[in-house]
Amino acid sequence: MGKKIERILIANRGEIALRGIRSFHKLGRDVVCIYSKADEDALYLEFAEGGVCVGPADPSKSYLNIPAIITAAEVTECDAIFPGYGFLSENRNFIEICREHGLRFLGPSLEVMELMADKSRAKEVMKKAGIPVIPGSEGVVESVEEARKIAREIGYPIILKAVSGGGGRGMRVVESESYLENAFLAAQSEAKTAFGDSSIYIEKFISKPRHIEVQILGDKHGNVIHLGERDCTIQRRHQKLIEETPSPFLSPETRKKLLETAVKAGREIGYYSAGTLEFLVDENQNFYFMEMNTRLQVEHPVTEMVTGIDIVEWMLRIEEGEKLPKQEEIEIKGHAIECRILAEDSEKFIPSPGKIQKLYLPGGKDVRIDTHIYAGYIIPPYYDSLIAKVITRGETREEAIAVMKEALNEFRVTGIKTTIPFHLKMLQNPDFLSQNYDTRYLESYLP
Ligand code: MV4
Repeated sequence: MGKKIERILIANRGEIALRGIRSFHKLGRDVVCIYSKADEDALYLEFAEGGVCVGPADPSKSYLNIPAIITAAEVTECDAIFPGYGFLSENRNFIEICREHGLRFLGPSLEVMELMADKSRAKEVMKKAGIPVIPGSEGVVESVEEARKIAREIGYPIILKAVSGGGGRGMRVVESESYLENAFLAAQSEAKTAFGDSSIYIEKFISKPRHIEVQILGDKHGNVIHLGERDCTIQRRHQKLIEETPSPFLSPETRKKLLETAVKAGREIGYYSAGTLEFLVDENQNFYFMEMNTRLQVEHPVTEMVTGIDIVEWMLRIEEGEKLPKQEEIEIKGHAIECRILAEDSEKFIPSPGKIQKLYLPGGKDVRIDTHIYAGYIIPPYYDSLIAKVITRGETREEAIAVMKEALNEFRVTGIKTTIPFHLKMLQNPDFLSQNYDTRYLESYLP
């Protein structure tokens, strides 16, 4: 099916650029990285076979600069692009242009990405395939009158969501009909401003959900497998802070159903490459498909820790036409947790860019650190504040947490503030230890 890919352009920065290099070098391929003027001292440039500056610090002029990135790939004779997460990873225009230039994209097909980008259409497709979805409008709601009618049918509270939104952007909860008109018109105009598309759909509001997602891999031969789920319920303002697998919340029966459902959904849409289906799970273990992320996710390492599968490696092998292993060959062993270390104040989560003075990174058995920082590195203020991911593994959740506590205690960084103190507090919070939390936990009170 596919010719061998010789050289890959990484269209990203930071830890995920480094992450890509590791897998591609393992497979014996060359890597070229792009960088902005603000990333001239980036660690990943040390390890890549080449680097091309694609513009100034402003991401819209560098990491999102499609003509410059395509040119970088062409002059360095790359044959494929690894997009990582964020930036152009879900940009349909970019994929189309890659195609036109004969550059292979390490990700799913343009068609399936387009389908999943429309959150309302994605829901319709899943519903038709027999996947449980949150009760709500069938497609776009055009007017306040229509919204009122639908909201009465499903019952308050309801949530208004932007068809082109996702990841928590452009949502509004409406408690009762008296707020509906204002909320609907505001949601439409916000969606128009944020996404250039005012389309809104309606769902029943699930009040205390857990956010649980399923990692799938599909190949170009119609095979789809799952690599288990991840519980990403510990979030703040839609920024995930702690992720773990398996979810400590799911019963074995619910887990089995959830994982089978995700595979069925992937097959239904003919998915290939790595993808993630997001579900909300309510207090009674009912789960509902919410949206699908058609890219590699930040939290993928927890899945790698319990399956031994290198997801980035498989993104390349799938693009080259290789067949996936059978589901029975995938063994999920033990428990893994990831703490996202941000260059932010631990109490107020205010960004704290600056120069890393001293740095000591933890290590040892069952500890994985994905990071691009080093002593003397200056964290640029233009990009996201993720500076490291600490991932630990244990036979049980308790063991993974114990290994994490030791790792975070050993993690020494001076010159900037980080979220390490937050994580250390959370890891001994009785609510965290006993599953007494939902997605709003950090919004209501901090540990
Ligand atoms: C919801 C919901 C409750 N009910 N939909 C936030 C992220 C985006 N993918 C969808 N989100 C939500 N959708 C219904 N019908 C609550 C959220 C939500 C949430 C979901 C996952 C993780 C954290 C969250 C924080 C606030 C709201």
